[in-house]
Amino acid sequence: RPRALSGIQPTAGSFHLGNYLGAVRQYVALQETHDAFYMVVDLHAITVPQDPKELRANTRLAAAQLLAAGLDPERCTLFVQSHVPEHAQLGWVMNCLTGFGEASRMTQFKDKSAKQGAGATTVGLFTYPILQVADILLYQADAVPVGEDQRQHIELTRDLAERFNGRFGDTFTLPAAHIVRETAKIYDLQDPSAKMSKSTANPKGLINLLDEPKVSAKKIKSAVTDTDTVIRFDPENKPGVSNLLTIYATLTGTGMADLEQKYEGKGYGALKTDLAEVMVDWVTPFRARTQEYLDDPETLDSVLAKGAEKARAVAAETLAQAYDKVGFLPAK
Ligand code: AQP
Repeated sequence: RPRALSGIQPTAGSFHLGNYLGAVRQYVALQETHDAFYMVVDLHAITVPQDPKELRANTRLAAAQLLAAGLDPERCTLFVQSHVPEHAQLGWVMNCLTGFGEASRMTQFKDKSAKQGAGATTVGLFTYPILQVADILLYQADAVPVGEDQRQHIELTRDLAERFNGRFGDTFTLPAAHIVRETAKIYDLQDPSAKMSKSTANPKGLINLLDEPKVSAKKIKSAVTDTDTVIRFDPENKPGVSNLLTIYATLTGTGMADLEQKYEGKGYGALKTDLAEVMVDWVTPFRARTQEYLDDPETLDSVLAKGAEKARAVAAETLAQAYDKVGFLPAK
């Protein structure tokens, strides 16, 4: 079986709809076809300030949401990044292979550091894409399910894997981004030119999956559309409506052509009312399942412990190979 690897940050508490449609949905699908490793990336979370108590709670909460979304610990390996120390260890080696200019070109760093402000930006935030390289290469991953915003980091991963292999001999598998075109970028409901993001300026544009369902329904109903009246999938000219149609089509498994036909001659109000209902029907059981996992922390922690053990077996083997290749003296 080919390998898949991906990670999600535990920072915001609730996952948002962009996280789910762009990434987590693909995690669930790939556990059927791949030897899949998924992790809650707490090392990445501390690139911006975190309250320790909240970080711990949010790490469990992220794992609970991944299980609620459909990850099955029998069919994939679910773990917490800091439980596998090899990530930081290989991360250092990869830091030493990366050009400063090369790291400076990462657009996510530019965006995120701009949001932090120059005085508050850490070196960890600057080098986090390189830690991500190590995350992926440790598992010799073939496929990395992510949203469009991560494409550049997967390119960096390929570049560094090739550089390492060229310099020290074949060691790492070159991974490919697994980006599903239709849902690669879910847009902000209030600003359909911007990515839906937890750090949005306007919370009305962001659907948090763990919010009260009626709050999410209200946000859908007040989504920005356009002054036209036709319901048509046309991302360039009708970004707001197209975003709603994408969400609708994906959550219900309806084809876009069928959806357009269903709303032929109907107004935006009808589309929004129906989608609000679809949203409520989806988040209600999701929230209940998440709560069930949270109510049983022993089971949750045991899933994560088993996951870390499985992950470490793979990661330790790769790290040992990499350490040997770069010329580190083995510890006796
Ligand atoms: N709007 C989106 N559409 C599609 N995919 C998205 N992802 C994030 N937003 C969208 C994908 O979700 C996965 C997990 O991302 P993360 O752990 O990096 O989450 P994040 O960066 O904290 O999420 P945000 O909202 O993007 O945070 P900001 O903007 O504040 O940094 C990734 O695979 C990502 O592509």
